[in-house]
Amino acid sequence: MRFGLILGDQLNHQLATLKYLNRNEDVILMAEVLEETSYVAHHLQKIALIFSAMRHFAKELKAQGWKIRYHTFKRESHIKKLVDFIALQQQHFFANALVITQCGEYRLQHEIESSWANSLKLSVICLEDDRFFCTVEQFKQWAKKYETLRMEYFYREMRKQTQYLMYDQQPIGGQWNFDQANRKAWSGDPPLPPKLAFEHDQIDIDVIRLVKKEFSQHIGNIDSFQWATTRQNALLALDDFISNNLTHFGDYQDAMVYGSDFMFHSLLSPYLNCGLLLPKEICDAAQTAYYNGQAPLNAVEGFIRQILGWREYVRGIYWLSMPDYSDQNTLHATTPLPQYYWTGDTKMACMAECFRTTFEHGYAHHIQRLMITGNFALLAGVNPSEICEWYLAVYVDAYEWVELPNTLGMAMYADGGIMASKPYAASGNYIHKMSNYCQHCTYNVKTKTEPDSCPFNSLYWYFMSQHEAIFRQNPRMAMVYKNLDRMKDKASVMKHAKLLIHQLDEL
Ligand code: FAD
Ligand code: DLZ
Ligand code: SF4
Repeated sequence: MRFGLILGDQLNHQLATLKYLNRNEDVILMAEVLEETSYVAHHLQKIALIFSAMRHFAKELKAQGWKIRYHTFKRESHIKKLVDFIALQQQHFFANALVITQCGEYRLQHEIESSWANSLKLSVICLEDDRFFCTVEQFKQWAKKYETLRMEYFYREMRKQTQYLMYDQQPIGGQWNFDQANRKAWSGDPPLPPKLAFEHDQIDIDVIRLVKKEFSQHIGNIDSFQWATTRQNALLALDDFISNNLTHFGDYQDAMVYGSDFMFHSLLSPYLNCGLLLPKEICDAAQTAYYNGQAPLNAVEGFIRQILGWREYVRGIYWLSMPDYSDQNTLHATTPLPQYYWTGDTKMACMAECFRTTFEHGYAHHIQRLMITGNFALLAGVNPSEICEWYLAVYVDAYEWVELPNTLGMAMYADGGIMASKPYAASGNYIHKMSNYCQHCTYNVKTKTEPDSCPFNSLYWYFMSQHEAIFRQNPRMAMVYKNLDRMKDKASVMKHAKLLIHQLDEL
């Protein structure tokens, strides 16, 4: 007989491991263990979602006739790591092989490949994770063809491969990308649909109680936990998004509004990333909504691009570039992460608002992550490894394969431009245009050098000046440097920015 280890982010009945094994002979192992809960101090809701979804999934497998050995979390248990649990089970079963679907994170995959076969004295069979549209190998082959690995070109190939929104080998609508239609500000109309909330069953209640008790040192509010923890409820969340939000997803994708935590976003990443939903079923549902006239092309194309394009692309970059990727720091950024990333205690209204929604739900939408908390860390020169650890800890959807390229590459430009052709740096002006945060702020978004000036303003120009040698030659940044050259109060802007960097924790 063989063991099949199913991880907390592999909770899908189509998983390669389950297709490979035989339910009449083999044994499925699942374990809640300290090491996976604490390699970063995950948000309480992330641990609760994973534990509860794991327990529900194990119950479903059992009902289907699988033999399951499941370890529930106990802090004092001598089973600290996944491998400890397998070793314990091996004393009873004498399995001749361990079957696993490739892990999402390099950390664990490397540990398995380098030591488990020896330490467990069984053969380890590692299967391709076929939940993605693009295999790791396919991405590597694609990457060989290009000098710069732009998402847009990858996305076009994926559109051709999958035939999403294609007609006669051409993109429907005559364009691959409708992003220029997707930058509207939102001022209350159309109204936001109510957020779907899921009632807690006994498993959720038990898990929430456990997490509250055992992980009190971790960040986040657990009382507001409302995530689906079963596939059935995750499918309801998908239906709800397609019926109520997708139509406006494109138009307001970049908008940020004080007090509106979710806008028209799907909130599906936690389910996609832990396995409750598959990317194909989500893209199929969105495409069907377009063909049925339920949602416009700019919304559906924009949404499918996030999953078929960005999500697959970041995974490809991760496996192409690890393990060296995580050490990159092209801009030599060394500033320690300000304390308010953990406490939320800052006078900057935009930042405080993003921290609030992050702690409250383990969620912030893409533009909040990229253009507020990410942008600030970039401008302030925060050490990439500290900010990467923060993003990996605080979001319910965070796994290193998707978090690292987004943070280190896209937000921090620490990979030297693999992910982004120019840094996603912006002054307060952008935040003022795309949100109403500044109306709630004690800082003045219109000035640069006063004691109450928006910190993003001087930090933006300081960043550009500091990294001139890298960015001045970039044709996409010509205008920025033209403006810097023309700036009359440049010296005082730089002086003010330096002052802010020295008192970053007080902003
Ligand atoms: P929607 O806006 O509804 O988008 C639909 C889906 O597209 C998402 O569910 C997600 O699966 C996918 N998607 C969209 N953008 C991206 C992207 N850039 N990379 C990968 N998938 C994408 N996403 C994660 O899933 N996990 C992370 O740990 C994570 N960390 C991030 C860190 C930073 C600094 C930034 C800038 C982005 C990060 N993202 C991450 C990408 C993105 O912010 C989230 O996927 C998105 O906010 C999830 O919310 P949603 O499901 O409502 O997304
Ligand atoms: C994120 C996470 C957490 C918090 N806990 C567990 C766990 O107790 N058991 C488990 O199997 N998986 C957990 N996970 C998900 C793993 O960290 C994830 O599978 C690896 O990082 C590989 O992607
Ligand atoms: Fe953020 Fe500056 Fe606007 Fe305040 S003024 S909300 S710090 S952009």
